[in-house]
Amino acid sequence: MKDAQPSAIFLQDYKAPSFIISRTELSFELFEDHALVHSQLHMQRDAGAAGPLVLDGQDLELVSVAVNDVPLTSAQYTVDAESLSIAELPDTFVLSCTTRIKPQENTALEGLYRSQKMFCTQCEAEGFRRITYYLDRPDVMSEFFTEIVADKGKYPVLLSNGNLIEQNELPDNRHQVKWHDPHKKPCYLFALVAGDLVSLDDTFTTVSGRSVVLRIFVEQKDIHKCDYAMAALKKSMKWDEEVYGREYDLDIFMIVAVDDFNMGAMENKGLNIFNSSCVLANQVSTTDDNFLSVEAIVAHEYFHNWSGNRVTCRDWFQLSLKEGFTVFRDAEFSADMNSRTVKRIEDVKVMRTNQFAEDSGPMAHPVQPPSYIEISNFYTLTVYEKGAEVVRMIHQLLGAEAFRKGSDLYFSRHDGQAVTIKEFVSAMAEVSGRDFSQFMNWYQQAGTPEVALKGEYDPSAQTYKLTVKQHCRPTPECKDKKPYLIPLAMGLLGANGALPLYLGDDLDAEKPTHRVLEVTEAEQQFLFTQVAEEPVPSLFRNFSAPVKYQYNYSLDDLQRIITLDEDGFCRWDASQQMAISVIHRVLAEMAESPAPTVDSRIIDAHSALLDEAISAVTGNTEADLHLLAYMLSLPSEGYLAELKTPIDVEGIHFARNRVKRKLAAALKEKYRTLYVKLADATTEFSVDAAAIARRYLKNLCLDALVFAADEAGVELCKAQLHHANNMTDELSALRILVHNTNPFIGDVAPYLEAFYQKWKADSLVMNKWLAVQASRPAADALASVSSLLKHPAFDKNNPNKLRAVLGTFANGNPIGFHARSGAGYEFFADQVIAVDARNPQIAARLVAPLTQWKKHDEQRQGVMRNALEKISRVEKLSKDVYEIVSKSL
Ligand code: B3K
Ligand code: ZN
Repeated sequence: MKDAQPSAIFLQDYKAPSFIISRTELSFELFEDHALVHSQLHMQRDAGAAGPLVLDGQDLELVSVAVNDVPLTSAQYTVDAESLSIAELPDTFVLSCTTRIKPQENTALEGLYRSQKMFCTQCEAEGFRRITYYLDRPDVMSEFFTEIVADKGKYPVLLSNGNLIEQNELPDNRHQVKWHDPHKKPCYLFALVAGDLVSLDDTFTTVSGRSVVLRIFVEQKDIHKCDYAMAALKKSMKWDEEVYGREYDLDIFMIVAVDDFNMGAMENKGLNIFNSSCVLANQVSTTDDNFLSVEAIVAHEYFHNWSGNRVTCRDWFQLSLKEGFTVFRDAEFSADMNSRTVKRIEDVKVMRTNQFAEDSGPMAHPVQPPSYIEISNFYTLTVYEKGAEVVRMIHQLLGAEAFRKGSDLYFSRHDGQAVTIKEFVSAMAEVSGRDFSQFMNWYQQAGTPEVALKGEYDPSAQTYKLTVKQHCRPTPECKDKKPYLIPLAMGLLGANGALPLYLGDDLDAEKPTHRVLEVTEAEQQFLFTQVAEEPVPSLFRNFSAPVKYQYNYSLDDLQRIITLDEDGFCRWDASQQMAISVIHRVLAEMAESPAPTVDSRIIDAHSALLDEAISAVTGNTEADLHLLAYMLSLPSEGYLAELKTPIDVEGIHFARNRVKRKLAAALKEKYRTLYVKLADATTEFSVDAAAIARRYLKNLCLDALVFAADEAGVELCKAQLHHANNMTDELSALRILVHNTNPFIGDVAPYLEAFYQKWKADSLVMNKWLAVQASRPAADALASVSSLLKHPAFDKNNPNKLRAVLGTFANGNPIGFHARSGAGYEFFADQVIAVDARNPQIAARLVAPLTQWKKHDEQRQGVMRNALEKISRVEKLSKDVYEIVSKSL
């Protein structure tokens, strides 16, 4: 441990800064083995504040320090591993510092570091302190001037935030550029890039007629992969003007792609830095999933320009203020650009499988956490995705128009400020006149509320009583949860369709078939009148609240929802609940019977869905093919694991496969018909929602045919692998062959080798190739995973490679990772320890699956715990990994 026991930081201890930095002048001299950073900070003491100035700094060599140009003697300041303190200071002064740093040795990828041949930065949350001494906190906002000096041949492109104001040639083949960012910002939004880059350039004319230069910088080898991101950027700029009234505010907007990056991308003011996997895309090397995520991430980072940069966070406990809101914004953007229902289902899958797991594990925390040891550990699904769900509920409660008024008020009132979640909610409360006090529980209580619903129909009174009970299990920071305000969007379905919803005596002349009930009590009843027949309720339409809900549906009830509901999300959800119920029955019977029953009603349901799809593809009817494909997909093993503890890893795998095999065998001919019709399409490649849906459904059919061990199906798959003109089809075919075993497939090694030879020069495609192998569902997968670590396509310092192999193995290969022997856990612990020594943030992310140990059976609990204990015994463990491991033991 760096520190014997790293201590926690608490929200309740927040104090405003004693000093402000009105102007920050930085000058970087970049060399091959070090960099010099000269800073001039124009500072003022806050009126009434006393005490020394304490600047944050980490891994810095202090070369010189002066106040108002007078060098300080060593007696006038103190330096330790985390700070520089100066006691005697006037109220207004300029502090000058020079620090020496080693970007070339920075494997943590925080602060200024080297990615391949370029220099780049990552400062959020606390990386700026690795560049120079500073008040590294988001409520210190400053105007930045940045000068960069470097070798002109190696680094012809030198970038920073804001506008370029000067460029000069210097002796010794060096050059200098100066940038100025007129918008005050916290240092976490600072960025610098130096490299041999080329750019794709374009322009965007804003709603008020200003022309903005758009530039995407990449290495020469990637220039043919920038068009898609550029189009996404322009769409995002337009959407933010139209939907939120937000216009861009500088003359230039730049994106830079870098290969070594800890997360997806970073919203630095005017200079977004992207993991190359989240910005580069083209037909032959990019899957549809990647295309959609590039579009979403480009939008997300762009939208931060207002929700995050112009209005930023007061402290890191407010992280969801910018992240939850921006995720909600990007989700709505993606929904507008593509299929709204499919986007919603995708997000719900992440919530249910991953966020719910986080919320019921040892790292459970509220959307606004009350404390942290290492803030990097709180860039979580709870802060991001649940935070977005909470904003979505505000949007639902207020309606689009009032929500827009609220966001306008929030942006105008707090422009240029660093604020809290409370200020955001207050703006929403003010425009709507609503009281949000109970709603704040969503921000302050951790854990997933569980909602149990029961319906009682009284045929003589023609009433339907819906009883709703809510409960939330205790979590460490809150033992006694208060009830939430839960928006429950719902409808009632009769045998032939939606029934009108009359609540109590309110006989609404409009005969609404959809309502949003507001559940506020621990137990509450809603009485519907004039209900002519016994209904099936359609509940939590569009997933109107991030809760686990339970209603005792029969398979016939679910079939009614699948067939009749107006809400696409509920149709999908019913298909999943039907599959879960059938899989659970197989699981229950497995112990006694070698051939457990697969209820034929799921086969009938899937058969009807396939007919619906065939009819739509033939052009006879309209249907959302992507939605139908999702309804034909069984819930993932990861989601099934979330539903019952202890997790029966093998049981889930075999029961799910048994159902899948029954379906594939029974419906083989329909899958074949559909595949042939979809593969036949002669239309040109495109990435619009309809084309993506067709490819998705086509590959689902192919998977079913190969799963059914259909010889002709296997041939179709091999042919698709050879002839595909896009990566979605090529990679799907490879994955299907590698993930299945049947006599017609034979040895898959030649297919993997051919793919490798074809794509080895493209590192992003190689990540997919690694991931396909790391996720091969087999109890002996560990052997291939450890050999991948020695493969030339792997690089232990590159986060994308670590995620592709280790992340995929632990999160996407339950049967391999959780192998009974415990070998997967031991291997993993050693990997986490090795990665932690180089890159603590990545190590802390990787370790997450082990922290779920309490959800497993006793034998696995023991081995998983041992693996965690082994990690915890490491002498120089980072704060990042220490926090996660110590909280989970
Ligand atoms: N704000 C960054 C995330 C920074 C993570 C730092 N460990 C990207 C984003 O959410 O847009
Ligand atoms: Zn973000």
